[in-house]
Amino acid sequence: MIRKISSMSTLAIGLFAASTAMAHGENLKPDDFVGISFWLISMALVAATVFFFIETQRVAGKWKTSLLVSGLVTLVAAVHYFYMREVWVSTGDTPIVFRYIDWLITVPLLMIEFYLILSAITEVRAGIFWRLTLGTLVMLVGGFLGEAGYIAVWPAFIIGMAGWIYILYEIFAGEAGQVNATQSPESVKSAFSLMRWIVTFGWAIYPVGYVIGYLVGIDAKESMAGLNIAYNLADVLNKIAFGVIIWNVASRESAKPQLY
Ligand SMILES: *C/C=C(C)/C=C/C=C(C)/C=C/C1=C(C)CCCC1(C)C
Repeated sequence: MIRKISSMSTLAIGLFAASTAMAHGENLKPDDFVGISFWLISMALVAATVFFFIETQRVAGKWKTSLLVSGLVTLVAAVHYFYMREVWVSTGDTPIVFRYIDWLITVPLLMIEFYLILSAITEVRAGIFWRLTLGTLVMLVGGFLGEAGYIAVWPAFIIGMAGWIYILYEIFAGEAGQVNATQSPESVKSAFSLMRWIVTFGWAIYPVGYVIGYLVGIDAKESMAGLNIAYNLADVLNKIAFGVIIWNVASRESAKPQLY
């Protein structure tokens, strides 16, 4: 039954991807590297989604949720990428609002992965989940209020940075970091550590983009092409590679005799 549902949803995603790919007004120009990167990443996100969903069938029960969430992240991002790609190719613009709508769903899901992989190996208190979610929302809502012009860009940036620092604290030194340090087996420790470095360095690309676009006086429109390429590549690391790390630890832990 589950297998059937998963292969049907996989098919639906594939068809959806194919139809949005064809329902295109403007044509992609061979020298439009931003457009090409939107195409590449949107297809990579579809492929990653299919892969994560199907692999949920293969891993042990307690790892299925983590893998499912990885697939949801790439699915939500793929759909946004179809729209952004369309808007870019036909207008040369990317309304920042698409990115934020995507982030509002995918970034909390990515953060929850820290909670989920710890939950797969031990009892974890719900406080970790709530603190990670709260920090993520403060970071994104702060940034959005600034980008959308509801509050000045500097205060917005500071609120957003505070949210990010709070999350980093939680996964390095806070309860999540401590549970990992004291209770995780080696494979989970190494996944946790890689994921944490992604949240530190991979995620730094977005606030750097904010600074370049809004705070150093470069016209946001002028820096749009470079920014889009940077964000698109960042998403490969932060969404696909992040999911692959989880897939790797889930498969390795599932291959072990199940003792806990
Ligand atoms: C898949 C998308 C991801 C992982 C997006 C992450 C976005 C951020 C880490 C954004 C961070 C920001 C700040 C730290 C300061 C304020 C401005 C933001 C929202 C760009």
